[in-house]
Amino acid sequence: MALPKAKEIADSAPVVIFSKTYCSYCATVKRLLKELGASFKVIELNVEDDGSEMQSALAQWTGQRTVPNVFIGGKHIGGCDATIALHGGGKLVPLLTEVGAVAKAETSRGAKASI
Ligand SMILES: N[C@@H](CCC(=O)N[C@@H](CS)C(=O)NCC(=O)O)C(=O)O
Repeated sequence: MALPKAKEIADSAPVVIFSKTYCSYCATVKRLLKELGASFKVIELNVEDDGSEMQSALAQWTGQRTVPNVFIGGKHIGGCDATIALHGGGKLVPLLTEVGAVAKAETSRGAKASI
């Protein structure tokens, strides 16, 4: 049950972050996306009743057990390092724009994000 649910959630918004409330890597990704003006959905696995089942399902599906586990446009991106690398390579904002997580007018502001 957890795998179909995780897949459905990953597809339910342009950007989805499977996270834990106390995770500093998760906080970094959330901060970066906020700075870029992007909307995103967060699932805090440590407060969900079936969070550990979903984490195992995500590991089985994506090969990644850690959080943050980031999806953009339903596609698995990776964790904090992968998200920051995408931004460093100039590919994150275009991707966020493409999926409608950030308005085109906001992309120039996003380019100034500190991370
Ligand atoms: N290099 C990883 C680090 C992620 C990481 O270590 N996350 C910790 C939480 S802060 C984790 O998922 N630990 C295992 C767990 O909570 O089950 C990334 O870039 O996302």
